[in-house]
Amino acid sequence: MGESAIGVIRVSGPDAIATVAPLLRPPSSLPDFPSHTLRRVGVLDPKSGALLDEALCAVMRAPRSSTGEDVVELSCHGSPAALRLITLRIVEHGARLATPGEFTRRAFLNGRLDLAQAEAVALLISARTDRAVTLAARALAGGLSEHVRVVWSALVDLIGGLEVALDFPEEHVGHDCVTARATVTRLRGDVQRWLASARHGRVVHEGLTIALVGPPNAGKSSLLNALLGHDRAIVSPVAGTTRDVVEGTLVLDGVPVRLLDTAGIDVARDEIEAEGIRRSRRAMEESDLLLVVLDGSILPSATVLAETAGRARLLVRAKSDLPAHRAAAALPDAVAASIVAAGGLDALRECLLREVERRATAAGDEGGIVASLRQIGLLQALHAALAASDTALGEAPLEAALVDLREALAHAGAILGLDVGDAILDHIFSTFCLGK
Ligand SMILES: Nc1nc2c(ncn2[C@@H]2O[C@H](COP(=O)(O)OP(=O)(O)OP(=O)(O)O)[C@@H](O)[C@H]2O)c(=O)[nH]1
Ligand SMILES: [Mg+2]
Repeated sequence: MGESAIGVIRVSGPDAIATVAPLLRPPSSLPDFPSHTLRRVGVLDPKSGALLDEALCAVMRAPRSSTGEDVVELSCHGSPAALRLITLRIVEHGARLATPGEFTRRAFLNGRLDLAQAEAVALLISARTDRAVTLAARALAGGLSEHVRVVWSALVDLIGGLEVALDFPEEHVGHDCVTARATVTRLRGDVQRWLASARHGRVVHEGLTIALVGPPNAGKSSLLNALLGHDRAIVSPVAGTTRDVVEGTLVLDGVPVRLLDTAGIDVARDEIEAEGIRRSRRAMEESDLLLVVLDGSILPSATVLAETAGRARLLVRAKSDLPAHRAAAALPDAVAASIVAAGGLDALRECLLREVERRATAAGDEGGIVASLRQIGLLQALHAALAASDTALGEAPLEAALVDLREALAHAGAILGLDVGDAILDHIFSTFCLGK
């Protein structure tokens, strides 16, 4: 809880109206409130009769509410103290505090959302950029669910048709293997495309981590500051200025990017530098991309080049305003950058944008997908089961293909929340914030 203009207290359940009514002035009016309208009310302390707040009250009667139950919402002033007091009084009148994600869980259990949409609520709340919001909002509106529902229905139809064919082999009813296989191949291709799209969507949602690494004094901290547009890290002509990892964030192409500036990698002169270099290596480990910064006016560091080889990296020839060292020609892929020359960062910014774009957008990805890790895991399992049934339909007895198809059906169902157990629901909704 923090201070805000408005704080909403939401009560859901069959007794919601009766529970809140005694706190409102006049108390008897709440049961007669028309559904889905706002009314100004006084909120009283039922113990002392003192006025606690002036609020806007809405009643949304079942089943036309977010949870599918009777819901009362009080939009109070956002004082944490007042909100706590009013909540406490409501609890004293028979309500209890919601567990994390409980409102969304009830919405799911009452059929207002499927599980993929319920998870999209959490994705929307944690979205950090416009682009991440757009993806999550699409998922909330049923983007992924719609796709998966189509697969689910096609599988129900296939399994039914193949079972009929198996039970009445003489009658030529149900599905034949050839058309069934064509359908499975098509579904498999669809799932593969969504999977690729969902992996890219994850990058848009979670963002990328990029570490600036290189020898001491190469100009890493200067580049960090220039890219961020403010003086985040200390810059000095003394080699070994940066000791700790310094972090800053920027948004590139709608993707949140964490930039990590690190200590220069070289032979450590003391224990503090040695610890700094250990931290640089840890930062390298957790990064999606390395910006390997080399001072273009001197001989490039062989140590740093060797240590970063084989990792996703972008070589940067820093200080390009200075005369280039002749060995710089040996690094033709390096992007020239300078913090003093006019336009000295344009090429580097361009390259970074392209790298982000490549990781965040699948080819032909207009209708991009964002999915939770659980959903991505299930999409993978669904894809594997479809691939197995595809093969089985070509060679094995029909029964074998049916086993794989049923497995695929179970995975598709699990994405939508059909037949998932309490343990999985506990896990999903425990990641929500309170009050959602
Ligand atoms: N001419 C020129 N000098 C630069 C440029 N970028 C940085 N410098 C200078 O290079 C020196 C080192 O810069 P830093 O950004 O502190 O280098 P660093 O790689 O962070 O160094 P450590 O933290 O010690 O590893 C400073 O004196 C900067 O002013 C550049 O583009 N052109
Ligand atoms: Mg530095």
